[in-house]
Amino acid sequence: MSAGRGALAGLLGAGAALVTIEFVSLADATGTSVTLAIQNWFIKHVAGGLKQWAIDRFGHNDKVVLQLGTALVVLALGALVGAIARDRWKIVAAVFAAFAVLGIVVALDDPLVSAPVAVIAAVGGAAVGVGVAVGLERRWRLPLGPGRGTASDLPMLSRRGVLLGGGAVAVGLFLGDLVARGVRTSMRQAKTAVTRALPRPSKVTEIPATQPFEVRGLTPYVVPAPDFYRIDTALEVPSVDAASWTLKVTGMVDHELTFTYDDLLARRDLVELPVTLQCVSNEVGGDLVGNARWTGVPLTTLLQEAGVRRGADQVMGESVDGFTAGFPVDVALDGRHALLAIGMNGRSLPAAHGYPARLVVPGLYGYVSATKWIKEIRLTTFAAEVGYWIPLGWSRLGPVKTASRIDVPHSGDSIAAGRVSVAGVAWAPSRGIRKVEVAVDDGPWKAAELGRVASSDTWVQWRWQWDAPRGDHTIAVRATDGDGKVQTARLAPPEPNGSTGHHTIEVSVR
Ligand SMILES: Nc1nc2c(c(=O)[nH]1)N[C@H]1C(S)=C(S)[C@@H](COP(=O)(O)O)O[C@H]1N2
Ligand SMILES: [Mo]
Repeated sequence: MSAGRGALAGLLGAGAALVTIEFVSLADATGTSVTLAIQNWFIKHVAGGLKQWAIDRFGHNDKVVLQLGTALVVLALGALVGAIARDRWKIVAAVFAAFAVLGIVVALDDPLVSAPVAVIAAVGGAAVGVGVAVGLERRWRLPLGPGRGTASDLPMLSRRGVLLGGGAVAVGLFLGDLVARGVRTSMRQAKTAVTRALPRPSKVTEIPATQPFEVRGLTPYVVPAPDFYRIDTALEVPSVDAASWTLKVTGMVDHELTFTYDDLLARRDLVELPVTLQCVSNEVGGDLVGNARWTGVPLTTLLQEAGVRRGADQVMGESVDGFTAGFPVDVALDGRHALLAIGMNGRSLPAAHGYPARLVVPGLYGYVSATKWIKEIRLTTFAAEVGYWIPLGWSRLGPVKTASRIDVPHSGDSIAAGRVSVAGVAWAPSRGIRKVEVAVDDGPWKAAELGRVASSDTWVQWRWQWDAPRGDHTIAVRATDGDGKVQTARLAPPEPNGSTGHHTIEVSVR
């Protein structure tokens, strides 16, 4: 028996274990599978601490890379064990069993894991994995057919036979994996894919019906949900069943409260207001910012009903997937329009944006405030606990810094000389924007025209008409907030509490 054959058997055994876990996990498709729990653990405890894997970096691509990487590591480990163990099947069994135990321990720490399903998946996966690895190894070790002489005199299954057989098993596993994943995705989507209309809010902050200007390529004042930026640590968008979901207000309160989805939807006065939400990881000129109409219950109402006890200085949101974000009680009660939101742009929240409910706090970056898939609002202290991103190097407080962005033209564009509309958005949610100015080639600042806004919680669209002369030029933008403070030119990176600096683009005019 060669090490190569042992390795191939071990690799296929590991693959069979993964596919088995995938199938068993369908028993609880809306929960987290053992494999995903391990990846979530990795994101939280390993990747989250790496600077280059900052808040916004868990983009879709990184998640695909992480999933592929996990599969490759497991397959490589299987191959290694197979190559070393060869015909000593007890070693193979011991290693698979050890990984099953490890998987269970990590999985039980994940709030969305169903313990029985995780245990059956891990144990079943290990058992099937050992069966496949040992079975193939034996088959490939046995001499061919009955014949003369002793077994060792006989030729083993040919190299070609092993590769063909192994290849067939690999293809089977791959197809099985695709099927299991496909079923899982559709089972999850069936739960939350539909967004429905909401009851009419009792108070609506109207959106300006028209804007004084329209510029092609300028971001719309209200961003449609499918285009709205997304940030979440979870590998899969949590799939929450609103019928059994509850929201609790707990901790340092006079009365703990519990709400069902129906309580919020049908038995509460809903308000609708637009708020611009930004991610602290947004780079100068970046697109991790958006403005939407949010519908929900004012957070102050809930806090007043619960009665905030003296000494509580932090409102902590916790999501069904274990994410947390906390902000000062003072901020929650200072009169700004913080919402427990159940709707976005007139419909129930899309799954990706926190269905069934989330927090939205004007003027705070999302990482300290905007808990999606929220299950608990806890009154606590900063001394007792801090939110998810704080131990990873981000500031405890996250007020949004005044910012502005040029949407058109794009940096690097080549444009025709003459009249050009330079346009973009500027925001300082809760303070509002008083003025936006543009400077060409470090020349004097010129005031841009401002669009209409619904409130000081939203961004403003701006436009500046430029008589563009031939040549290469830079265009910079800066905003002044509602308090009269001018956006700083000092360049700062997103970490630890938000980027600063003027968005500046380069264009060549022909
Ligand atoms: N449960 C949960 N809520 C979360 C996050 C998360 O990872 N998990 N990310 C936060 C961050 S960093 C931001 S910027 C906003 C983004 O909200 P959006 O995805 O709806 O744009 O959600 C916040 N709420
Ligand atoms: Mo964020």
